[in-house]
Amino acid sequence: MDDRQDERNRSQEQNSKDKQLELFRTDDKGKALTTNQGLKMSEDEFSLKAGARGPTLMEDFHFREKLTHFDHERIPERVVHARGFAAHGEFQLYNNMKKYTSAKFLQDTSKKTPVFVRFSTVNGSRGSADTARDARGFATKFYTEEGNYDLVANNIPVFFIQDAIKFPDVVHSFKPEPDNDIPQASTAHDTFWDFVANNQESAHMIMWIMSDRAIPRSFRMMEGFGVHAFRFVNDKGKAHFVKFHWKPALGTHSLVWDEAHKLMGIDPDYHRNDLWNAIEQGFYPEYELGVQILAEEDEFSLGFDILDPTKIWPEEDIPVTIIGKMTLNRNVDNFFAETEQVAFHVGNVVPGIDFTNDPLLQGRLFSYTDTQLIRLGGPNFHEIPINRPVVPFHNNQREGYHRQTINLGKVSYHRNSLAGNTPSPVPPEQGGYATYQEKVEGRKIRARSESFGDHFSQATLFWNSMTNHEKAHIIEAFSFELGKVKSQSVKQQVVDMFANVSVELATAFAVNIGAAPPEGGGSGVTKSSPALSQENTPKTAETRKVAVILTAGFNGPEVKYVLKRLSSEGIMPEIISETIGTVQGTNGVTVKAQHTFLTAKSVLFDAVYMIRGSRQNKKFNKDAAYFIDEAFSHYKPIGATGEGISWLTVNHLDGKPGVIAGTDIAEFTEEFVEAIAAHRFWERVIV
Ligand code: HDE
Repeated sequence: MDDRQDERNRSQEQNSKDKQLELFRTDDKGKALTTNQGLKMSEDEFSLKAGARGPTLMEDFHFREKLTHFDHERIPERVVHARGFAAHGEFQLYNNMKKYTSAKFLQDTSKKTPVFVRFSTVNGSRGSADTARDARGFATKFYTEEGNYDLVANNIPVFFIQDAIKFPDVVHSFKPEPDNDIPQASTAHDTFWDFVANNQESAHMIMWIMSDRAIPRSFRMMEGFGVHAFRFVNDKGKAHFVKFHWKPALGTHSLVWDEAHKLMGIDPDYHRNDLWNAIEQGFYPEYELGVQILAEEDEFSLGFDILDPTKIWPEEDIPVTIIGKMTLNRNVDNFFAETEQVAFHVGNVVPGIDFTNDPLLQGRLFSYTDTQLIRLGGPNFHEIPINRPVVPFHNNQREGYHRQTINLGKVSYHRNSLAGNTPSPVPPEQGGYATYQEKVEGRKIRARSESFGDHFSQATLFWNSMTNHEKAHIIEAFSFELGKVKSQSVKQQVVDMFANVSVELATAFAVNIGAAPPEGGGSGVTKSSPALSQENTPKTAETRKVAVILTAGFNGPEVKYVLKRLSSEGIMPEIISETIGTVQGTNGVTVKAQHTFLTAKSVLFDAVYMIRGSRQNKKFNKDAAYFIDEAFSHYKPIGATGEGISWLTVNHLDGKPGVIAGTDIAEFTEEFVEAIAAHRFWERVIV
């Protein structure tokens, strides 16, 4: 039995969702080939023909079944968030939340709730590249004892628009343009920026999209945000407003744009590989769940409208209380059955969690079920194994495409006497969901509240909170995106719009894109929020990938020592040599090279360790020079020992920030580990 199977058996002992999924798993290995009717077949390579060279016969039921099934293998991709990747895990609470909510999975700190999490990009098609500049989806299904609770979040805490009726508009603007279906998975085109300039509520979201947040290093290093204000309601019926946050244990970290851009070609599955491999190797990603809580009486105390989804609640004003931890510990068995067929819905709630009148949230409550009807082909998608709650469901809904439940009895209506008026509603005291009785009144109007009118203050707050290199990246992102826009008028409109956020920012990218600098502007906001900068999140060397470059004749004892120490820190070294396979070092030490420079590019690694060896090879040295130069320009740590040290000198890298060379191997190793834990050396001057 392999480790994965072992792991599954272990988790099945505890995890109710996994036990349920086991009922649906099938293993075809070692079995006889049958048709879908269970008929064993004696031949699967040749269709039935009239003579060996004759036409295929209509009666070939096996051929027809096989081809028909194949012809229908595809389902529509999600209209947004089509590209995604998911994993199983569990959630455990730190603190009882009874004071605020009656949700059972937020009461008992000893209990583990099974979860399924799907990460995604928003814009690109199912086959698009992982590292496109985009918001990331971060959708979690909690399989609770009260039914499924879905926290359908993004890695950006605000949204482009304030009213769901504009969702088709913003999506049409960022998707490929309709005449030629170009560009794929990119907002760097005219229609998107035309939308932005003409829908200025997008300003705050655009600042996040142009920041490093939109090119994450890993799904394991992203925050998640529920975006809207929701409601917690306790067992006394008292409500509080709440915003949800996921905080990754590894901190929030990003790629640089040149790296992200190249990765789209070199490894379009970069984030998939990263998550899959981390879980397979036992480095289980962890995220803490945090809540910001606001008393109902304080609804109007923040200086902006809490129903406006383009606003954050600054963490310095309303702290995030950490209440539990989610661990992702199992990869899926089948991508289609689980990742593709999972259906999230922001309206899947449990008692103790309720909605607010955020107009974006209200629209989402309609959209998610509606979209599954076309994508999953009918109203019974809740019966698909990955979507089933771990508790039974009973109601009078019947029939429809792909119904699997065989409902017994004659009664499928309410109220009835034949089944004793069952299935029967459950009063709230016994766990029945009852909507929070918020008082609402008003005239029916199509309008936006005036309290949603300030589009720029928090965009400036975000800008003010960035470090210098984060600001430089934002300017670069605007310059790239608008550099691809053809309409001079759209470019100028965007420059003028962002002058309302920061004149410094708008002027900087205006120059780069050949637009006129803005006149005046700024929002007047001087406040900053340190929590908004990724630099203020944890950093660790754990799971960073190091490229180890060596050739035959390398210093065996030294390399053995360094590799052992790196692994003990949870760092992942991979060896690049002249050929894949065993490489002989001194003192009888051998290592196994996984790569040559054909299969390994510097963008796939977080750091480089240059050793070389006694064997010299001109082509290898040239490739190594390119590799290290690129890693250096992406601000990554570079270490060198042995022959590698002289190489650094020849290439003028010695003494530069984050470049560690050492003859005392113990000292070198500690310094190198520290450099890897620092991630990037922004102080480098790249020429
Ligand atoms: Fe979604 N969104 N959304 N969204 N969303 C979908 O549902 C929609 C919004 C988010 O991994 C769709 O099943 C509307 C905000 C995630 O399967 C669709 C509006 C946030 C996912 C839909 C929004 C999200 C989706 C497409 C604005 C962050 C992927 C496929 C009014 C809080 C879930 C699907 C997965 C997917 C509608 C805005 C998060 C069409 C109408 C804000 C993570 O129903």
